[in-house]
Amino acid sequence: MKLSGEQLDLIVSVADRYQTKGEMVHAIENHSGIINRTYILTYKEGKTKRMYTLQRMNTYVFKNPHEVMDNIQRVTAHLTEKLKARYPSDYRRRTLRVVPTKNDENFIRDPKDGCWRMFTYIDHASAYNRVRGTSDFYRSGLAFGEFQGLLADFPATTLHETIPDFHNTPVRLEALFRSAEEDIQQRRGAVREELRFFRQREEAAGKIASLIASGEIPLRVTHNDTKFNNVLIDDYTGDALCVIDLDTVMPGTALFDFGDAVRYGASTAAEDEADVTKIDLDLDLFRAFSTGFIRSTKGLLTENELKLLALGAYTITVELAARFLKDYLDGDLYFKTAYRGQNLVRARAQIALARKMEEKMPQMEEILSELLDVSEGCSYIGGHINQQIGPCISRCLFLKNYRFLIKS
Ligand code: GN1
Ligand code: MG
Repeated sequence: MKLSGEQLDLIVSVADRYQTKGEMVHAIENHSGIINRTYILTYKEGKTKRMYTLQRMNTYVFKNPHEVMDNIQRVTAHLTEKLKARYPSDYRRRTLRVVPTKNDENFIRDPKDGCWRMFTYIDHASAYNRVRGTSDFYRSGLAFGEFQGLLADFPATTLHETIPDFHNTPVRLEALFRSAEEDIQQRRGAVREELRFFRQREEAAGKIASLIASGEIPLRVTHNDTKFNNVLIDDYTGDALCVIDLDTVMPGTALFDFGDAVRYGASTAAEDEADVTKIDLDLDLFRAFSTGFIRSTKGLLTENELKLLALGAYTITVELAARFLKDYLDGDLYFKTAYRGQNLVRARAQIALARKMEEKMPQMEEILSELLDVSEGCSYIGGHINQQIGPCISRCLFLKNYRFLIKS
């Protein structure tokens, strides 16, 4: 989108403080994220064109931007080393790279204009808000799975927890109930039915958090925001080239990296679809993503994690619904909104999707058990485990972890 004169002046003055090459000739705003403000800048130096991504960080969301940038700096350095070995000819296009300021810092903190960071722009690759087909989504599964693998030996405890309890679902539900209690915007009356939805699912949605707490599910370095538009697709080859938006890379669970991608990408409608009758879980897309993710995390995920992937998708969908509803009740402070009530629309859409997942949980489990059973399944998780979990996933797990936990 085109910038106003005032916006452009600000962008030019901020960008001028970075180690860019050439003269800025073009700047536009990109609206796909709902947290930070993102601008794509084009520079020219003679005949050479270079592009950069400049972002104003949302400091309401990220209270300690230096910690976010410290994580990103170290994670991208680690990824670069790994990618250099794996893809010697084009590793530079496969990870974000921070552009330093003229003072050699990784971001600018300006008392008046806020916090800004810059990345090199990856050419001939695009982010899409909607999945275009199974092949796209399969490839994004490969990319998000590979991302986990590349960071498997990163020392997780050295990362800052940039947003405490980011994917702690019970804490998210408690926060929602507290906001409903306080009801500062007097919006609670309109969302009684939605609040009931969450009360009935507190136990089911808390299952993964308790398995993490008991150590049955490991904490890993995870991305934590695996929306389809957070992976760049190569314009020529169609490969999922580069995982972007590393703001929330922190210790977390692989179940939610898998799950959040499914929530966003395997839905038949947009995250903020107002007509909930259009919302369903597309099982072909679910299969496509699962195939890619399982393939590229081969040998990495534990038996427990493999059993709980579908529950991961369900739980993160309930969690997102709760976060959107809380923000609606609080007066839309956290997520950017384009119109009044958009957070309620988002919450209702996620509730509708979670309900569809409840219906389709047996099919999701069936697909996963097939993927783990056949072909690479045996070497992947070991024949004995395979035999045990394959057929029983769809029956036992669904019943044990899930159906009985939803109160009527
Ligand atoms: C935010 O930054 P963006 O737009 O990719 C949010 C995610 C949500 C997502 C929902 C830091 O992601 O957790 O899943 O919106 N990021 C943060 O669209 O809260
Ligand atoms: Mg993000």
